[in-house]
Amino acid sequence: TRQSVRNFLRRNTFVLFTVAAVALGVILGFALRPHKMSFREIKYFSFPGELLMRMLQMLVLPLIVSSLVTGISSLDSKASGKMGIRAVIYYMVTTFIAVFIGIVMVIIIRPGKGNRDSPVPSSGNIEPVQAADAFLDLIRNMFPPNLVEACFKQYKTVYSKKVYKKNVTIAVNLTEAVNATEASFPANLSRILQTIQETVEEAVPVPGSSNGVNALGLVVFSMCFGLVIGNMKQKGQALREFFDCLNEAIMRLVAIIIWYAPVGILFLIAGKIVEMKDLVEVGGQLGMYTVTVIVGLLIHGLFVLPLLYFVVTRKNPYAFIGGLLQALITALGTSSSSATLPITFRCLEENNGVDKRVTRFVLPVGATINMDGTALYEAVAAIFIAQVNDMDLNFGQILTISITATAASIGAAGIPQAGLVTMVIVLTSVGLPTEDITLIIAVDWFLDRLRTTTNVLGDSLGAGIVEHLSRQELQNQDAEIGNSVIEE
Ligand code: DAS
Repeated sequence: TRQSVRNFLRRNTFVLFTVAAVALGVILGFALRPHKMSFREIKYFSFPGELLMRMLQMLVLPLIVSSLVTGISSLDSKASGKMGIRAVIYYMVTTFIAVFIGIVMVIIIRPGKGNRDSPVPSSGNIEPVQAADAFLDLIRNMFPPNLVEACFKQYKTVYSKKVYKKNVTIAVNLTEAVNATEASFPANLSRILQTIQETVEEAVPVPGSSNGVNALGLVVFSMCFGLVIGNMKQKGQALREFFDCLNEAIMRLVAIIIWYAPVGILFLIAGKIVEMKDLVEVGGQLGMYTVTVIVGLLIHGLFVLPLLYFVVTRKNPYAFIGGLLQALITALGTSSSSATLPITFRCLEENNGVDKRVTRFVLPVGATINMDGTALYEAVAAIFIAQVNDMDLNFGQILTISITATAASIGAAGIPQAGLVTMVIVLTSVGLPTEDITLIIAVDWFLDRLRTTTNVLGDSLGAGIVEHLSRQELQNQDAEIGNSVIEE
């Protein structure tokens, strides 16, 4: 029992530290709000939090490539094929369930009923991005023309540059611009748009790109590359060992960064609370919309996904989730599932003992394309905007929303507020005004954290489920390795 107590403490030290850090961050944030920090002071104050984000993001690129190449090349193509199919089926099923829950909730609660609460500031004549274009762009994103550029330079948007940037920049940067200007909103719309115009040169997150790298393209490349060197048998051995060693080295870096995580998360949360202009009186429609999303995410994350895990593996899902707390809190703090990826790896392998051959394969793909929280959120947001516009959606339109919300969540990058960006696809697919994104932008920073946590939870339970379903192949491979060692 002494050993088990020691294990429990070791495993939960970080979690306890990090939970304390979140609590401290909230207290510190609210304690500092009355001091009305200036824009510059907030930037300095948030610096330790930004440092954590950048430390984790620094690892995203080598981690995705090394874990996928190692994971896929260490499996024979039959096993990796079966595991891949199981993973994709799990992603599609859980994402569709999430969208279904979202649609049911928003129709039952009807947060958008009645006339509009807040006048939508007209943010210029935004031409809708065609849904079809968005699909094509998603596919194009899978094959980055220049891998080096995709790795090291912000992946340029493949949408019609002007329109897409205008859509995104106005939708995403409006909060920052409003916070940045001391004056009230309508009086300074031109100044705010001018502020936005200046920021338009900043790299704009495009579906599939994560933290400045095009994760979708890297995932596709790494999978193909891993398959090929896996089939090269002896010839590919040196490369396999190289990527295996690279992966090991990255995970050791994670072990170091994790010590800093509680401090970083404290300042990420406190910084966000201090930064919020005035606590949005989240009443009326916006309040009901927020409640709808939260209830939907809780049902999906705390009930449906654990139930699915239990049905498949017959194991206690909440014990499994207990091992993930560090990753879930990091997702809550960073609102970026790809920045959380290094911690997710560590929680699954160290705490839950999931086979590395599964995590290395399933996690990078899941963190990039499996986003249940985002899919649920986009379906709810689109139907909420329809309700606010007194637009009754017919069955065909609701079906379109569920399909485009699924596609948009696949395209959404694992970076903050990516879901807000790809929602343009969902809104234009049913002819809803994209400028109405500004209706929900005030609470998006908060809902983003919750849907990111749901995304990470979905990816992690998926790893557990895929491992359970693939245990036969894994045992066969262990037996083969065992025999070959005996032969040698
Ligand atoms: N923040 C995104 C993520 O990291 C999710 C989203 O924006 O919808 O998963």
